[in-house]
Amino acid sequence: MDNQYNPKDVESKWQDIWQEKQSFCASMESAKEKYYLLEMFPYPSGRIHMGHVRNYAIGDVVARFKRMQGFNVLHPMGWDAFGMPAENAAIEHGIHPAKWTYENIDSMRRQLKKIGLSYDWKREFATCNADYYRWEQLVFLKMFEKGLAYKKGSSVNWCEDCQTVLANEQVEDGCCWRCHNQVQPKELEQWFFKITNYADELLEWTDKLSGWPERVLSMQRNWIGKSYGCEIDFEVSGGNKKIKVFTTRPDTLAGATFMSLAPEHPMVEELVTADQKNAVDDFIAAVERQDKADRTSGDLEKIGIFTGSYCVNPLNGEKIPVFLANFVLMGYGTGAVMAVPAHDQRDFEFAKKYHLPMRVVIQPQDVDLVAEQLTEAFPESGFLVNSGQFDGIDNESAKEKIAAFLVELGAGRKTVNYRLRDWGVSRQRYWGTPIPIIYCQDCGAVPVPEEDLPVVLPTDVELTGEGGSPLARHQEFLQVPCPKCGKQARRESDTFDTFVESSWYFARYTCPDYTDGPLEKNAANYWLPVDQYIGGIEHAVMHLLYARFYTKILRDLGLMDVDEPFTNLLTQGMVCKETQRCPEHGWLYPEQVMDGKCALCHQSVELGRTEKMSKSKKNVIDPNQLIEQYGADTARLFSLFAAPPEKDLEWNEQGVEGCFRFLNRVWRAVADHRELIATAEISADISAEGTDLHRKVHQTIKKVSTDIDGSFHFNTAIAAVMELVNAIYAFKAAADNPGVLREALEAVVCLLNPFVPHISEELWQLLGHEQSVEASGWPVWDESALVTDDMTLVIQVNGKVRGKVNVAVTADRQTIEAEALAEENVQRFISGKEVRKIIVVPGRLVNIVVG
Ligand code: ANZ
Ligand code: ZN
Repeated sequence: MDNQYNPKDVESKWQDIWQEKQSFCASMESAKEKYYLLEMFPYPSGRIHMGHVRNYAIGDVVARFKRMQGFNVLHPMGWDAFGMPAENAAIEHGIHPAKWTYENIDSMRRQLKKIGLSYDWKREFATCNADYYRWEQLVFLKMFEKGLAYKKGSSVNWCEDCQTVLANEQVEDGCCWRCHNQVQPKELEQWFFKITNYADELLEWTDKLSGWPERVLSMQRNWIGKSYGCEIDFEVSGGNKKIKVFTTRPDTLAGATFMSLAPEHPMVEELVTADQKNAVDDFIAAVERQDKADRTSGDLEKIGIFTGSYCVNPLNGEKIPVFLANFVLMGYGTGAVMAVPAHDQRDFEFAKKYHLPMRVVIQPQDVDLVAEQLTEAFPESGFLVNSGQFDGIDNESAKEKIAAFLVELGAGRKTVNYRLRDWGVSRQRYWGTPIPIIYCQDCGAVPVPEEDLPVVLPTDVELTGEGGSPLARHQEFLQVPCPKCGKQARRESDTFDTFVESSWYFARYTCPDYTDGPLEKNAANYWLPVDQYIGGIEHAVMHLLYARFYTKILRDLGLMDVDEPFTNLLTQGMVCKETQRCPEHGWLYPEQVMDGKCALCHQSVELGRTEKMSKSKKNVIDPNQLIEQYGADTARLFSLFAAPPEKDLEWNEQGVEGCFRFLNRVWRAVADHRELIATAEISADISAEGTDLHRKVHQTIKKVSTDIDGSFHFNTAIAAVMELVNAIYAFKAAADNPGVLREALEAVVCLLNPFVPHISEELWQLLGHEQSVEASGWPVWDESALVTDDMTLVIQVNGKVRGKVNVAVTADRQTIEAEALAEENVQRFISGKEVRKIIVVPGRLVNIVVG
């Protein structure tokens, strides 16, 4: 066995040992510094894909590296187990979601174990287990008590395909984040979490999360969307009503030439005059048919209608017409906009279309803007004109001054506005956490008493895909006495958005078996925050924002003292592969292509673009097959070597083979020299022939250490080890330097361990160690070994560079002078001349002065 690398035997041997010894179980009982490493936990779809392998391999490098460095590492794994696919599987194949989920978990756990990931499996849990979600229900009750969870009727994002509501974060370009279907507005009573209470704190912390990618932080800042502005009252002509507008540009007030209201604005009815009534009704009906997401897009065709009413601009007393406009939304600001067509592009387009007046009130420094000649709005800075007493002031100061003027007048207030909305958490789905509320005719929404938790999701349901959630039809579940008055009442049949479960699982890992509450405070405080979190960028404003919010909730409920969940965040790139297509059979799996031909019809295959591996394009590689063929270490090595973690990785078969060959080379290097170095000792006493290899060893240790630590340059770290292996093969004086050779081989094995742990442990044992390589510690480089023995000196003749010379670091002055004078090119410049002086600047140059 020793002379042939056999990944199957090696890998199953070490996986069994790790399992038996529970090698990666973490405990707080440790003098070492803690390090919490976490990858985003998977949805148990049943099969591991290459994206998982990459994500977890990256995490495992960090976990093993930190363990070798002497940290007390927590590296847990579990299952984000509620969600739609389980329901769909039930509908399609008649399997109960619970059965489907738990079977998938078993199979995925088996697959993960084959990759040799160093998880603390004792902490594993699935979020669909009542032992987990009961605590989520308890936290909800506490939130409800504090007004942090509330119910309101609102227009929500409805996905007809998923038959459920979606939070704003879950709508991407007007489509469902999960199924990509168009989202529609729908009026529903819904539960919300008051994330807006935390808008400021969430925003402030984005400046303190220095370990997060700037891209994610700025996406979160934009999502929170804090803006300063002003609320201004416009009196309705001929009445005593006021229309309140929200604006970020009070400096443009004098340029407001009309008013635009959301068609849903509550004042519409009283503003519409009799002769405009029919036209307005038609208009409102037309806008209702438009998609809400489209209504905020810049390309939208702007349409509107005159209400028949006017209002008065408080700055100049001017009467301006009131319109309804499709691009004004009720959910933002006050649902009314003072329209400034000369300086706002939407208003400009609207004014052009309906022939409304325009007035320039901001003038750039050197140009004279004329309203009639504008081809687009001028949104930039400048100085005020046509604004009475404010003329000549720069517009930034004018914002302040006009706001102050309005406050004085009692016609305005300064405001802070957020784009962030409260998080809608009700889902009309079965496979989720039941919301612990009971509706009573007399008492209203009554929380389930704590001692009655958990509200267990009933399993005796039949999923047909029709008639909505089976919970809403499950009489035994629904019919309960009111906890307050005892009368017949009805249970809430909505379940939580599954993002609620993933908002705190990282905290529960610190105390997964705790039975007295959601968190064991000292465990949560000891392990949290997560030192390094790793996952996909697609969660930038969903999971990653919710988790930050929920952390603050748990803190404010006194369950732990942690402000932020994740100190450092790494967003890994995607795994991509070329697509292949048959003119007749469409997309083909890699194994359906033989020598560039479709295996089904033998027609030539068209090569498509390289895209993210996905079943829809069939450009997928099954990790199980890959492991079967090459072993887990090769699969890991390829995922880590082919690209830096944040970048997309392009699959290529040659790359995989190259990694496999490299591991074979490492194996042989150890196997072939085993006898030679069997009794050899690593010593500081290095012979002349051994110095180069010795230096290379320490250079490599330094490079790999710094490449891994903090910067995740795994690909260059691996490349450095490859070079060291080359140097071992090229080492001519092995027979006389077994100590240096041992040092080099041990370094290779140690440095490779985080990447390819099975082969490393095996080779470590072959090298004669009893303790595991992981326990042996991370190698440290010897700074003095890095010093090269030769130095290069520049040679000048009369101050001009004429050549170079290599001399030993220890060379004396006489030798240096002699070598310099002997240099060929230098010879040409000094021959026949008198050498007057030789200046030697140690370590740098030799200047020969000739006359
Ligand atoms: C007058 C004005 C003049 C505006 C100007 C802009 C430029 P942000 O920065 O995104 O917060 N607005 C206010 N409420 C709106 C609503 N419900 N639907 C659509 N638009 C609305 O945007 C604030 C600006 O968006 C506000 O400032 C308002 O137009 C518009 F040269 O007021 B502004
Ligand atoms: Zn009651």
